[in-house]
Amino acid sequence: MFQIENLKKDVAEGNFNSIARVISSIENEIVGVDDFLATLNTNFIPVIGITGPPGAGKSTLISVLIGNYILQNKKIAIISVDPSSVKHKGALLGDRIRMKDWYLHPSVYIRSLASRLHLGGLVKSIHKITKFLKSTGFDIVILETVGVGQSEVEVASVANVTLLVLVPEAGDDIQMMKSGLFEVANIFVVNKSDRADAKKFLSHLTISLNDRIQSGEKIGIIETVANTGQGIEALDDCINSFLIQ
Ligand SMILES: Nc1nc2c(ncn2[C@@H]2O[C@H](COP(=O)(O)OP(=O)(O)O)[C@@H](O)[C@H]2O)c(=O)[nH]1
Ligand SMILES: [Mg+2]
Repeated sequence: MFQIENLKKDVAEGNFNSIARVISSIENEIVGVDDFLATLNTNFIPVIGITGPPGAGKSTLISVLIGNYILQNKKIAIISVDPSSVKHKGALLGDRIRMKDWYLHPSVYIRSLASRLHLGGLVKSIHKITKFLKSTGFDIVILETVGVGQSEVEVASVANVTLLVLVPEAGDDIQMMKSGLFEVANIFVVNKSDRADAKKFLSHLTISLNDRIQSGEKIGIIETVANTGQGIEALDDCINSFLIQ
């Protein structure tokens, strides 16, 4: 049961253990959690959605972005929903290694959501968790999801800015994605642009986005090499330009 007053104080002070307890309660739909959430004051803080196929470099990019935010004295929460991490243990281990630097940092809270939740439940949880995190003193929330389907489009609706991370070898996938994320993402990140076919992919991507660009919509297209940090400054500026407007 919730000892609401104690928990409320701990959460407002940004106590990670208490925050973790509330998130687990949301995931597990514990009785009383919704009433508890209703008592909290939420602030506006930016939510950055980062999505894209497995292996595109989302976690690596996030690690670098975290480094930037730390330099700006910001407190960051990262919620990661990556079913592939559960299926392929290697991917999870990989994430741990790259994000490792941040796991013990007092300004960084990283949480993986159980993907055992059915889709509807997951989307509902993410809405609630994101809203909850806005009452806990973080400056930024990052949501990492694997961009393969409709669920990510729904998750994108929680974010103030949505990044779709693609890699040059994704050429043929562009067509496939056109109906979903492709229509809602604000910033297209061409990661692994150290690859030989990066320029070709970039022009292919720009052509695919022509309708949106022609209609006057603001769209970011940024080339990065996440594992060296190349392009991160441009990405950071681009993210900010969407958050400020
Ligand atoms: N060559 C190259 N490899 C990268 C780049 N970004 C990430 N990687 C590698 O790609 C793999 C998958 O990265 P990860 O961040 O786990 O991808 P995620 O599944 O999208 O989170 C890792 O081995 C990274 O080191 C890049 O820009 N260039
Ligand atoms: Mg990842």
